[in-house]
Amino acid sequence: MKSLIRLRLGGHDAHYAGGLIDGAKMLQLFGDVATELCIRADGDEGLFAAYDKVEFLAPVYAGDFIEAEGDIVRWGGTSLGMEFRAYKVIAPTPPRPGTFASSADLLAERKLVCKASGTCVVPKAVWRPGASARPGACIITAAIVGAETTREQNPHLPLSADELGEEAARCVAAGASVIHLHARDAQGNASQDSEHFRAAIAAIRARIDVIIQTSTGGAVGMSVEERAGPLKLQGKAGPEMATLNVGTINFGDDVFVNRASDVIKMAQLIAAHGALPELEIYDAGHLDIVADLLKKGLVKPPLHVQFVLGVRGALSASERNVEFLLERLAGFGCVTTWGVAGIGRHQLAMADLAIRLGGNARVGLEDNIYIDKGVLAEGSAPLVARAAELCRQRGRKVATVTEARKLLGIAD
Ligand code: KMH
Ligand code: ZN
Repeated sequence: MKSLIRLRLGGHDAHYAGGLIDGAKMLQLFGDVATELCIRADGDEGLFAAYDKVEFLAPVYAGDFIEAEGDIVRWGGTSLGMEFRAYKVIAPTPPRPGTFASSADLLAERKLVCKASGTCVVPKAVWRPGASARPGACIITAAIVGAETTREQNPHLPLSADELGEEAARCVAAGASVIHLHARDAQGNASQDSEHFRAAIAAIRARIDVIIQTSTGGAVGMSVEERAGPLKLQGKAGPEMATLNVGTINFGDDVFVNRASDVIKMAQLIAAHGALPELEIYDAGHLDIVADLLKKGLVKPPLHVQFVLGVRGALSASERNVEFLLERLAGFGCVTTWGVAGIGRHQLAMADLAIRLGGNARVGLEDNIYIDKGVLAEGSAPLVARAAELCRQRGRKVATVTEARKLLGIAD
């Protein structure tokens, strides 16, 4: 959740010699940013309780244009932790031959002039149900195996049904409520054969209650019929969720093909099965495809969307891209749950971003094999534990399996 104010500071704002503006002006702007964030969160102006840090980093003069922005970074019971930044974006041109008294420069890169962090409070008595955007519990999905990761890359990768069952149980204990599942054959190769999924699902369900989301993406090069294998499994033998990959992307040096006709076919197969589709968004245009599927009734609200960012050949994993995708998603005007799966080194940063912005997080060895730079994760469970810790730091509850089913609209 973000607020942004841009304004020009005039002569009446100058307080010190040389047209210098006092730092209190930046705090006044941050106060307005904080007020907007409180209104967005709770439908009330709220109260600024305290700054815990303020840093003035560069002078601000009359004539400067300032952008002041802030985010909610921690969701407390009634408190909202916030961070603020003020940037100079335009400055009067210093007098020199060829310039005028009215000359001004657009700065090539905006200059950070002040940053701060603090806490606002919106007492519960003034919360307005309906106007509140406080996020609920965070659903952590564990993508425990995937189709591409190998034992050579990470020796902790589970492959057999029993290993997948054990790893799923460890992930649930660490905070996961959804297992994104691929299956492997006896040689450890990716397989969408329903019997491999049957064994893996049985091994998981024998150990733990968790939402099982089977892949219909499979591996690059598989046909749509092959990819639909797990949808042959019904009831307790089958999935409660299934991925729906809506568009084609470059996938490293491969091409992950999702033809329009195949996407429609898969959407119909998932609907016929009764699983909840998770819409996989790898690129900005994929949301346009979802809008079309929605219009044609091939997917129905409430939608569940996963932004898979950082695939080599698709949309990169950045805060700006997530904000853009969320703005576009909000335009759909229907209830949605959403999450971010960051690929490779972006995984935990994207999980943290999703948690902060009120979304859900996906982690696991399918997308990333490291827990820290150069340190292999000992399975997906330590990555889930890290995501759960990020939830605690950001003031988000970690969803239990029952809570996740409720949030996703899946029968318990
Ligand atoms: N293995 C990737 C090519 C999904 O599970 O639906 C596709 C994938 C997506 O993993
Ligand atoms: Zn997958």
